[in-house]
Amino acid sequence: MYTLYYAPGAASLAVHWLLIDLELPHTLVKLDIAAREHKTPEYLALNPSGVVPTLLVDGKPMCEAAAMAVLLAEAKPEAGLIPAPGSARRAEFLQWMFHLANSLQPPFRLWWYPQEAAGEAYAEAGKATAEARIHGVFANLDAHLGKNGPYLLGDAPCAADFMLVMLMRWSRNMPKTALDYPNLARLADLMKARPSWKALYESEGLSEWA
Ligand SMILES: N[C@@H](CCC(=O)N[C@@H](CS)C(=O)NCC(=O)O)C(=O)O
Repeated sequence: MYTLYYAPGAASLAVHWLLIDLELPHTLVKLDIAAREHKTPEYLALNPSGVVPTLLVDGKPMCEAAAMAVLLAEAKPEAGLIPAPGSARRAEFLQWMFHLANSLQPPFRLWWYPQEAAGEAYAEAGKATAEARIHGVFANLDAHLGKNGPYLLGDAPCAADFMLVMLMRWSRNMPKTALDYPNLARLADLMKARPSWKALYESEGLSEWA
């Protein structure tokens, strides 16, 4: 049984989306980031970094959205969202998952919290640097999807596509967004056509970037 601590649209979104898509029974605990509900002693006991999401797996807390995505996809291998260990596609899957978590999610964190790198005085420069790094990654992903898509692994979706679409969504208020890249836009269209996307939006009360 899974319990997801989430905030609408946050890094919990891909995990929530996979829970719905994979039809895994779960309960939700909504956190208000503005009210700092993720910094209470009770929540910090579950997630010492004080970030969203946390996933309770049979009561045991787990942190890191990308790791949760892998875990959930593995919980239902018959859904085909993760290549089997030892298969040729497994290496490619792991590469994309780690690339998203290590190279795309961190500059987004810097974009959302530009003061974190070097303080308020350098926030604007931090934000510009983050945006440039995000577009560097988007451009490479778009080229990959153009050659080998429409999904990250080719002709079928995997859990990394859920992560990527969540991260693409975070660019929606930038001057240039993920949807300005044709192959990323095609991936978004394909993933948003899944019934689980609509269910996710209804559950989280989202409307932007539907
Ligand atoms: N590496 C973490 C990052 C999580 C993260 O940065 N979450 C953001 C929301 S998208 C958060 O909790 N922000 C509030 C804060 O840091 O105070 C993960 O993937 O789970």
